[in-house]
Amino acid sequence: MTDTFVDTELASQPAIWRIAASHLPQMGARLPRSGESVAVVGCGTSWFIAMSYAVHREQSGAGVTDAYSASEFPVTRNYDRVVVISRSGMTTEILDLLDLLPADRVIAITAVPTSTLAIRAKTVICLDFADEQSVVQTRFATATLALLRAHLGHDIDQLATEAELALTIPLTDLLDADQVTFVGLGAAVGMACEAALKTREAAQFWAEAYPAMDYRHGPIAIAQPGRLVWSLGSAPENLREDVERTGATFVHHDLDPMAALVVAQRFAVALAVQRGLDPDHPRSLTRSVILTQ
Ligand code: F1P
Repeated sequence: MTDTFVDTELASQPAIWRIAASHLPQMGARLPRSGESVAVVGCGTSWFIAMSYAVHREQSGAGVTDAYSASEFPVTRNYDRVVVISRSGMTTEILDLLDLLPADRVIAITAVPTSTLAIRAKTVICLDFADEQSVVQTRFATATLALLRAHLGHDIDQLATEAELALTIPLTDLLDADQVTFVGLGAAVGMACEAALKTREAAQFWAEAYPAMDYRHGPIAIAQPGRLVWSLGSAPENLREDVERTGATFVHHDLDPMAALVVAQRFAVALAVQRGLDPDHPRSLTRSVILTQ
């Protein structure tokens, strides 16, 4: 491996997840209470974290939880709380949305205490210990999810142990693929979307993502020898067989989808390096998407 920022940052995830969970006693009181209706909002990576948390929260019985890309938030809906996730706290769509939301309902999660989001929001959770130098997000996003899952009662120490294992899984036999499609069920759908985004951003590589049960409804036509279908978390019955019949390779690791994402992040970075790219600085992408109006 090279010594890019993203290498170091993604390898620090087990430790960073444990730190995030250790902040629960102070930060938990700022997070949504059980029974509240919640929207979770972000852009790009932060949106996919929102998607995963929304499924976990609903499944835990804590209440209605919807995830939106910030630009698509339905302002006509009346949520008790809106959790806004933005590493930089400077993303235009996030700040535009902030203007439209009742201030006492917003919970902002960011890495930067001096960001516009952190300054303007009344309730802020700052995970500055998880901030990153790479444009490509890994540990801030997953630290956010670790904190949110810890608040739902999930065992983050166990997840961190799985992530340690994810850092050791060999990848070399996957790096000659010419395409990858990530799939997942439930909370893994957001993780699959994030795995594909990472692969596109870092490696400029053709990567798609779908809910695993939807994969047979068209996307399977892409599968052929030399291509990967990568399941994060448990896969639907017979999906492996259906994929293998096409000649594509079915990839699966017996890990929680958040830990399985770590393997996919490593895949994205390794592909980038193999393709002679700098994974810290994806083409046409900046740390924060700030639009000039
Ligand atoms: C989100 C985002 C990511 C993207 C890249 C740059 O920004 O656009 O989706 O992958 O890392 O940042 P933020 O609102 O979380 O700062």
